[in-house]
Amino acid sequence: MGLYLLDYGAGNVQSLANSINKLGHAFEWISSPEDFHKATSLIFPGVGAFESAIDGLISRGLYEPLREYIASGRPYFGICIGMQVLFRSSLESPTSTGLGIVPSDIGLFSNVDKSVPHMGWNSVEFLDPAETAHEGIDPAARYYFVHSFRAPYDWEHEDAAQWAHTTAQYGQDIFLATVRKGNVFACQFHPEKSGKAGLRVLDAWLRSSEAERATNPPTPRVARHPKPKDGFTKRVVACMDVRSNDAGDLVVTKGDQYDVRERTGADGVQAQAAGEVRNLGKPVALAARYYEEGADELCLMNITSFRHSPLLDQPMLAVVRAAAETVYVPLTIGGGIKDTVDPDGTPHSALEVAGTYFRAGADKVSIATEAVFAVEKMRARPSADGIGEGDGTSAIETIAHAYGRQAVVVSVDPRRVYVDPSYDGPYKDELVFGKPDGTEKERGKAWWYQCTVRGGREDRPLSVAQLVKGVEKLGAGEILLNSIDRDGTGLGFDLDLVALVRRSVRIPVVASSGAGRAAHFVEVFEKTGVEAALAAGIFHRREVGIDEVKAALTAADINVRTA
Ligand code: 1PR
Repeated sequence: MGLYLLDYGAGNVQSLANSINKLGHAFEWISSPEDFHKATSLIFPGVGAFESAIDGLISRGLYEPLREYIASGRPYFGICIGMQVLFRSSLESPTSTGLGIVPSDIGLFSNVDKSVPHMGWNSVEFLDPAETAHEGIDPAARYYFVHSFRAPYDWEHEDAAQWAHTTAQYGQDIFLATVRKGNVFACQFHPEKSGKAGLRVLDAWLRSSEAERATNPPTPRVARHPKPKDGFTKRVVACMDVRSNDAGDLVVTKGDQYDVRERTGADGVQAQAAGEVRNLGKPVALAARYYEEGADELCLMNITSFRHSPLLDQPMLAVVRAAAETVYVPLTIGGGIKDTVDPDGTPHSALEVAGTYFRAGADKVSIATEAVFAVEKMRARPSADGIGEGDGTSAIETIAHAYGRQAVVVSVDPRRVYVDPSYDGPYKDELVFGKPDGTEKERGKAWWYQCTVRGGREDRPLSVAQLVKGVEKLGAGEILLNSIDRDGTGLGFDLDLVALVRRSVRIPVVASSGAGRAAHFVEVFEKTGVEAALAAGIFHRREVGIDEVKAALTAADINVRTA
């Protein structure tokens, strides 16, 4: 008897388990249909895609027992897909049948006025003006959403409208942030990833009595129209490049244009040969610090993963597990997400590798080298749009299919190739021309951006625009855009590069490399419209604080999360 969590075998459910433990509650996992009889409260942290959630429930014999459980009137708390499965159907997979408890259907966000998925922090609004803080929800706080499909607010239909509890606005789309009626409460956002504000939502439900959880009132029907500005914030991301140092310890390091070794020896003399790996701290301790300081998201990059199999890389998995116990904002893990073979000959698909990281507590995986190879392959299969065709086998396709595209980030490591402005080669349509006020290297020159693999060690015959268009078509949900030229320089983001990528795709873009001051964040958001900006060195060395960046953004009238 007691609280149960339902895991149908996909996505990061570990973070929710960690949150419940942190809040001091015990729970069991539903591992067979019979367990539903023992549950007196149930949480379904649906992560991933609608189709794989429904298929996962059916194949484990959990679909009917779940429907019966909810019909029995016992308390149910759904998260993300755990909310969407309550509906009749979803455009994401028209052939999959939802539980049909809420008499409405899940649709798709329009990407005409914004990037999709809706990935980031947004505010929510109570429909009933009499409510101010039910379920621990605070209209002044921000919550972490990550989804391409959304429940519409169907206020003209009485039966559907009474389930609506709070709404959120993304662009001009208004959608349901939470539904609530009778024994059901569910949220589209991830409370376990929404920092302290999210933990308060979980805590309010867990601390209420089972009788209270089972008797939520319906919401009165109220009209709602989009406001001129939504509550969506720009994200500030902290990135940790992780590798073993020469003593074999896993450390956070930081390169200058991807070179992570000290240029001077311990005696301060310029080293002839490569020095020691720069050590900027322990990954878990730094992750905890950035969470407390208000980072909206964290990235951990295993930068030497090209050398060995990450499934055997237990230290990195242990880092992810430990970070997920202290950090309640989204965690992206990158490096080595590819098909691998263990020394004993056991093969692991990229999907398995990603699944291992998701189960350890990662929310997204980031793919760099394999993404370049996948686009090269797709370009060999011509298509009318000139982008090429996938064959369903790439890491991007298989992981996006199982876990949803929002779980797949492509990390891009481009380098400028300088050419004469009269260049007439294959990349002439993507040329950027040096401005008179540019650096000495840029003046009188033009350049294009070339993709690299293996952490910039190898150039490939592919431009950055070709890459990002290709990975968007294959199913990537976000672009993490580095710049080898700007990495570690503090000169500011490469605005030409960021603007080029921002206009090439409709998925969110995270600008990375080169941040040296808080003003660089303001500049990249104002001049390119990217959804997020990332820094490493300035945060590691405490030269600029995350709070300082957010204060500068607020002063520039840019929405940020401050709670
Ligand atoms: O190819 O799929 O195994 O992934 C490898 C991953 O490791 C890629 O995401 C690649 O970017 C990363 N990586 C590989 N080598 C390095 C290196 O530095 N030698 N790090 C590396 C990339 C760039 C960012 C950095 C920003 C911001 N480092 O991670 O955080 O440039 O830095 P700044 O704010 O200090 O300028 P795969």
